[in-house]
Amino acid sequence: MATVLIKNGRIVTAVDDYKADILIEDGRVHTIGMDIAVGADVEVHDANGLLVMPGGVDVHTHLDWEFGVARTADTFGTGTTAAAFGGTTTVVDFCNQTRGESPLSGLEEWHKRAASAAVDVSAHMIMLDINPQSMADMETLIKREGVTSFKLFMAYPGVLMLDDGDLFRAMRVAGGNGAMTCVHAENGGVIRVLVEEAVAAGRTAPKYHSLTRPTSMEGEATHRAIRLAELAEAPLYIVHLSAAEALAAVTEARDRDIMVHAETCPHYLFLTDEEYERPEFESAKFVMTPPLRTHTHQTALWRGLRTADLQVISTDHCPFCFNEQPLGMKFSKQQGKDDFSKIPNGAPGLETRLPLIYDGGVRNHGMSINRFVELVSTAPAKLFGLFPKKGTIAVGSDADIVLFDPEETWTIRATEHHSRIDYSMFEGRSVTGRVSKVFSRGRMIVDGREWLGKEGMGQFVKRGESGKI
Ligand code: DUC
Ligand code: ZN
Ligand code: ZN
Repeated sequence: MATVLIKNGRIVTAVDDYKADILIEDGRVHTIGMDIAVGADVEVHDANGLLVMPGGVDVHTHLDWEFGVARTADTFGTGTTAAAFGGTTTVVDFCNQTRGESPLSGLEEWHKRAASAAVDVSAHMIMLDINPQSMADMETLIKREGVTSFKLFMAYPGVLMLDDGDLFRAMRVAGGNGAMTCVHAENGGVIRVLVEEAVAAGRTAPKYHSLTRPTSMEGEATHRAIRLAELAEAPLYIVHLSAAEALAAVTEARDRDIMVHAETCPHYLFLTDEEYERPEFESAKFVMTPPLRTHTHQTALWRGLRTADLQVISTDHCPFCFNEQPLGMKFSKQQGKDDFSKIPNGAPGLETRLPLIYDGGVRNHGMSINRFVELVSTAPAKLFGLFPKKGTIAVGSDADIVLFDPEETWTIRATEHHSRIDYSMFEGRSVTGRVSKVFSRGRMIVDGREWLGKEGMGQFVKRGESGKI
């Protein structure tokens, strides 16, 4: 493996900001210093004028995942290639237990699909059956397989939803064994009633997806999840938080010193429910769960980032094409053309997270550059047991490094993406700040627009204890 020198760059981590050189050997950071001298056999990259930051860590993706009657369109190969072009070098993806089967079989199956990953990957386990055997399997996942986080759903009755007793039992097993519980917090029972009523009344356009998932029901479920986790004495992570009521519940709990953490996603920070007013079926592109909210909620999320009641920004990359069959793919938003409740829930985002947050956060929202790195890399690595292997630039850490040009202005276009998705929610948006080069364990995999990586070169990362920051 080549020895690599990145010189003259501005190294930015969650806490540092200084100019130095980085020498990489055997895929890890070997030395950080001033004017490191090397021989002609060393691969040298001049990072003058660029930020040198740890690779992004995205802890919320759904690659090649069966969801209800659809399957997400990115394979691990295409999804992680897209991730790399967006400056993300570690992806923690969701695998799931099949009802009636062991979660260990779900992981085995996931490993087969994940073999094509081009950057490093890890897995959370979605639990669907909570019984004595599956709870014993949770312990095996944590201790033997390095899967130290579990996702539980409070939404999608009959498909993914667990009742409160099962939520509590699973949280207790996770918390008792150094793992964290990630919760999709929406009141699934109430939402089912609202959806059924809307469809029966002929209110079938995509905007009713949003109107049948009120923010109060996200707030209610978030509060309930927190109370259950508190009783279980287990760390909790609220995924894709979108509503002010949910944030208020998190803030209130954190003020009481409860172990609750939360993430939000770029689409909640930059888009609002006005997207559901788009003509024709265009608004189906924005059907994800929870839906986009109003400006008031968006303002609350930015405040939550500032006060650190939100700790992570991840994508919830859950990609379904807008049109049918673009790349021979069977599933698309068109499945719900006549009924919003049949539109596959989810949207793409893996490739644009870092530039969007740099542009919208650092350049336009007063976010410090250290906080930017913390939100997209360091905090998720710490919370999910990947730090300090991932999430920072330090001697001994994996040399997952992004050279980021803070001045380049460019326009987001789906046609230039590497994901298999035929649209972007941010189509036409001009952003300043662009990924220039990406190194995965010391090997350059992205050089400008050129792909130097390879599907299959990503490694599975067993994670340590989760839930601490
Ligand atoms: N929740 C997710 O986290 N991802 C996709 C769909 C959903 O409801
Ligand atoms: Zn969810
Ligand atoms: Zn998700």
